[in-house]
Amino acid sequence: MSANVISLDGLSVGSKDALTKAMEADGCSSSACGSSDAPEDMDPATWEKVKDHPCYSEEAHHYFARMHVAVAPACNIQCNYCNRKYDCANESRPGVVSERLTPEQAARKVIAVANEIPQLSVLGIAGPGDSAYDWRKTRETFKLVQEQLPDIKLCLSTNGLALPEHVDDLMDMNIDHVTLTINMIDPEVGTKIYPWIFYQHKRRIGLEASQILHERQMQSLDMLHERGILVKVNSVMIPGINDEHLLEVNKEVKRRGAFLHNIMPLISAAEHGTVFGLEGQRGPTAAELKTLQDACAGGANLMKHCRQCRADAVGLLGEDRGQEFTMDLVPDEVTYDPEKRETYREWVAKEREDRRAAAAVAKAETETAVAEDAGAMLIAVATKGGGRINQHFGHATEFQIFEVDAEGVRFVTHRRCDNYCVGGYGEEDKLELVIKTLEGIDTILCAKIGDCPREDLAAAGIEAIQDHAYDYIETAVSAVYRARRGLPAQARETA
Ligand code: CLF
Ligand code: SF4
Repeated sequence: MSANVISLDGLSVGSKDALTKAMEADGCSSSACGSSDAPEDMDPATWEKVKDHPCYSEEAHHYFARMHVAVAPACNIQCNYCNRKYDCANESRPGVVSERLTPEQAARKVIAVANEIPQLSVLGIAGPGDSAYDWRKTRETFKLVQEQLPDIKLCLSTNGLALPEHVDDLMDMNIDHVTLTINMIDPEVGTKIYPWIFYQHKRRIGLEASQILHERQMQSLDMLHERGILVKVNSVMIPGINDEHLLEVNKEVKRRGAFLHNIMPLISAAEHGTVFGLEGQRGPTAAELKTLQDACAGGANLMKHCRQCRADAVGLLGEDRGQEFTMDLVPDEVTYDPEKRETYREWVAKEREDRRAAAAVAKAETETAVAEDAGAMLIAVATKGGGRINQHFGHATEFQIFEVDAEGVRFVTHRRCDNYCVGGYGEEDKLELVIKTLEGIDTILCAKIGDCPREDLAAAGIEAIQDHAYDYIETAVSAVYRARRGLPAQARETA
């Protein structure tokens, strides 16, 4: 494994030691503080479509970024978890208002972001409103971007009601990725989620509304699949309404060729002003979500790394740099400069190969050192991308959780938290929340951690390890697992 690392914001290459020093100089003194998605798992044409898409490939989300532009605010249905004052909750966190743009502004913003963030690979339109219903604006935005930045993939998210009329346009624009939100395949269940839809110039209510929505969603899925467009299905898990039913949804969308199924927890609060929020409808617990995901094993492949982004999100999935690119900060004239991005892609191609090779070595070492029934461990990782342990504990706003056993290392989920360290000093009350966030985890891997938080974590039964700074995640997680579960040398010799 190479000890050289590339800084994700500056594309500079340096040694592990140099970067550790740079991090300390950054004000971080130690005392202050799917899917299965390797190329061999799918045909080359599909791999080509997903390999740089951070949502369609878990591996890609360590290297590539998406941005959303909020250009299509009109919507043709009403979901009980949505308040039109905010963004479309089918793909975004509820209660968030994004910056609305014209197609021209959006194209200018995409160029500005692409020039600054070489990881950018996908432009998505994911609300507010429905991208297929407000089609003229969606189409115009995609056309403008495609003319000027042909290497950016285009992606959209829709409820599917208006999509069938636009599938030919999608083909003309070479769009490979569409997200359909499908919360039910039984219209009776739909009546509890959708009070009305607007279809063929008329408002429809009750069972008729859900029946039409269901038929159009299935038609959309079939049409997209027939044309080779990859479909990710988003479903909002609503306890007591569609939670058990989503098992059936999972099977049906698999049968119809969906590439991925992303089951998202309902986020519901009275202050969002939604029907569900005001009625006190709760969202699922993390354990309920996991139970449903486990029950879906054998069905459509699940996406587990979704971050329920904003409709104007910018950056890697675990970060949001949208505030650096609001329209008042985007110059009136911007010219696309592809050079930095090409350099980055070349680096990623090599880095991915290196990481896969390192992961294979780690797996083989674990297989020989650990008994088959040694049991699994969950390990939290602080990373800012690149598939490495490269983030200071105090700077982490989320931890990625990996499961490891004798079979290997798998991404499971992420857990959000507020960063503990602000301006070089740790905040005790935040540390308490971080510890709560890490319930059930007994080890954290990070690039650096101060003595105080390390001691507090240890008191809570969580060991923080910085010895694997800048290692690949798989290498580090496997090494910790072997150290904890490895057979003693003598036992291995006689095994
Ligand atoms: Fe955006 Fe969605 Fe395309 Fe990704 S997001 S339109 S598929 S580019 Fe991704 Fe964000 Fe989850 Fe969406 S993490 S909310 S799944
Ligand atoms: Fe809201 Fe999106 Fe549902 Fe329309 S489709 S009502 S914008 S959540």
